[in-house]
Amino acid sequence: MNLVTKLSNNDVVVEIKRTGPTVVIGERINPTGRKKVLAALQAGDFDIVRKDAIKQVEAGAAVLDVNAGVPGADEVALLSEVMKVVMDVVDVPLCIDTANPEALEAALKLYPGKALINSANGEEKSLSSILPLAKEYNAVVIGLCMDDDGIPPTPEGRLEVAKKIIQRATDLGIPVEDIVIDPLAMTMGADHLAGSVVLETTKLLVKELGVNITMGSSNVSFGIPDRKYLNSAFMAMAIQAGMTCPITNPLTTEVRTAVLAADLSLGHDEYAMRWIQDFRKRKKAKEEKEAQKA
Ligand code: THG
Repeated sequence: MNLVTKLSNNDVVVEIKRTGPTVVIGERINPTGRKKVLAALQAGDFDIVRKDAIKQVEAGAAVLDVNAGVPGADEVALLSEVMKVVMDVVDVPLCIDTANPEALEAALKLYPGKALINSANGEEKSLSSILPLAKEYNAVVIGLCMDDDGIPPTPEGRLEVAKKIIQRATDLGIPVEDIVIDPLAMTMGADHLAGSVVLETTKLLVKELGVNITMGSSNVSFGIPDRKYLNSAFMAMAIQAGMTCPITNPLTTEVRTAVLAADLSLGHDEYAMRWIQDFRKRKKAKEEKEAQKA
């Protein structure tokens, strides 16, 4: 089974599929992971959001994750506002990153296309609040492999949670290709098996369910030095294992080139066009920088 997941924003359509190039979901519009974004959003300054949106798309992000979880702020209003700011400057589909069903519904109402909801999980509370919204707004939904008992330590345990989410979604009439599973990348700084478990889970999910797979792949290196090298090696391995749409930072050259190298190595980059195009961009940027110095 080879499921094709479609996202859109007005007439821009993105297909996530195992036979195609990796769909990079840009992670940077997220105050939780980034102090600068947090300070700017708290001050009502959206310039950094605009810049990050444009830069990530230029660097190859096909989808942008939008998170507006600022402590103390009204997320219902803020998430919608940040989404509008992003859609003013770029036209890629958006991944709506919130745990707040009210903020999610307001965002889905204004979004002009097939959105990616980030996320639902196997907890009863999440299944009963998020899945009906995915159905009502014809959105794609990410299902995290955790439930009321926590995050299962084994790939088999995580597969069972994924199956439960898919069962509940399809019971509501959501097609299985509109469910993307997240096997949960966690830091190898706290548990040296976190990487191997998420890679094995990815393989198992692909084999058993054929679904598209996302993960916050940069999570694996939290608290570890020289993150970019770890992130880039892990990126290539996760793509080989079957991850089709990582949430990551395409501005990090090592990470972006790891995605392109993995795609080319797996036969998903015809005539190496994407690889060469990125090489030319890097060369041009370097030449421009040198010209400025001269
Ligand atoms: N699964 C799903 N969604 C997710 C995650 C996931 N969304 C949030 C997160 N995890 C993925 N997003 C990020 C965003 C930033 C970072 C990591 C994951 C990150 N930030 C740097 C830091 O905190 O050190 C700061 C970078 C900067 O300031 O430039 O690493 O797992 N479905």
